[in-house]
Amino acid sequence: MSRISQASLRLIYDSRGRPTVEARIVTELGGVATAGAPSGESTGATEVQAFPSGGVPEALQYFERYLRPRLLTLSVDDQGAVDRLLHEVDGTPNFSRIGGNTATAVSVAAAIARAMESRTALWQTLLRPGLDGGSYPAIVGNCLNGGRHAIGGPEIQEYHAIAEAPKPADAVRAALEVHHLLGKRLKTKFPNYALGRGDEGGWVAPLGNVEALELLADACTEVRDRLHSPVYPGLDLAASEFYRDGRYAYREHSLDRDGQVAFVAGLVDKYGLRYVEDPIQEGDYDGFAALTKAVGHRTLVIGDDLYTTQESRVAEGVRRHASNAVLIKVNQVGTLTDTLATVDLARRSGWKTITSHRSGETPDAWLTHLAIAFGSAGLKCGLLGGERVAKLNELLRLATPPGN
Ligand code: 2PG
Ligand code: MG
Repeated sequence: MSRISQASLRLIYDSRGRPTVEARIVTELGGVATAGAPSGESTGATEVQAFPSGGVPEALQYFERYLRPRLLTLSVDDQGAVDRLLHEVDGTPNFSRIGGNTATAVSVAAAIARAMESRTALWQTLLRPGLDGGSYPAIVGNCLNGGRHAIGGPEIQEYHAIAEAPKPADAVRAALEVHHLLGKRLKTKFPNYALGRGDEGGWVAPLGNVEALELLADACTEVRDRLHSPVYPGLDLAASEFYRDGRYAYREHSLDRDGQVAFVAGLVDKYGLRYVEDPIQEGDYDGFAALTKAVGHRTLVIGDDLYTTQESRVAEGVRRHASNAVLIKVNQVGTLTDTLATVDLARRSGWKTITSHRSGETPDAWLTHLAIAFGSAGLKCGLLGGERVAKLNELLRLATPPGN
């Protein structure tokens, strides 16, 4: 039993330069851990509130007044007790008093402190039943940005290279090569245009939605053939962001639900998509189910805004056969205990999990440990930018035995 001897919360900045929080937990037996919480931009309607209405300053005040004194009575051996305290002190259904990001930072810092004390890696202390941590997630690598993560790009939010090589070194390399090759192609296509990169490090260019996918798919094919490494295109449409008045409003056309299902199923077939996240707006389990019925046997259909990592929403999705995979983001639900409940339900239901960053990230690398501990099919952490590369490099470290 090792009590928490110090607990603090501070303001730090995320990769967009916006304030977020970092927790620090010290234990009597020498665990010293910090964990920062990331922030989303295309947030799901049902995810917990990241900060109280007064923002980070109010979160810090709540922490000082109500959380810190009670954390000092707990031990990090009992993650459940730490997470119950966070709920109890908050007292709202969506962490609107202390902020979901406060909960995330404290919950993860406590887990890291426990791992440090026991001289084990974080992934080992969180490992789900039946797993040995010996297989690694595919890389879900953002190559091109649109939607709310980019100015001037397509409506579809993220164009990914899905790199499935079993060895992380091969997978990371393949995904990065797709990013680099796409950059080269874009420079040739737009010789006089100042190309940019979006919030997650993917390219931003004045492309149509399908035109962008064509370029990505070509780059994947070339890299796949050159490296003999399995890398395929994937999308996060973040469809709620361009769903207006009952229609999916692309610049090229506007579609009703059946039209959207047919459009996305057509993209899966034509471009061999291996990964389709949020293809349908977040309120529509039946639309998700129609698409999963059509293409779920040959691609991952993943709910992000639909489930917001909430166990009860995934239970509803399983009942309605809405998808075959769920995106996992700790700060959508607030605590590790809540996250584990969702992961375990997905695994029991035969679904895949994808462990994911947020568009506003910190340079922390704990996300990588979660992906391994959960046996996730994918680690979605972007490809470029220090806060993204930190997670990829941690995967390379964990996959390379010491001394190699
Ligand atoms: C998403 C995420 C991360 P955000 O939609 O999957 O890519 O974006 O963090 O803005 O919600
Ligand atoms: Mg998403």
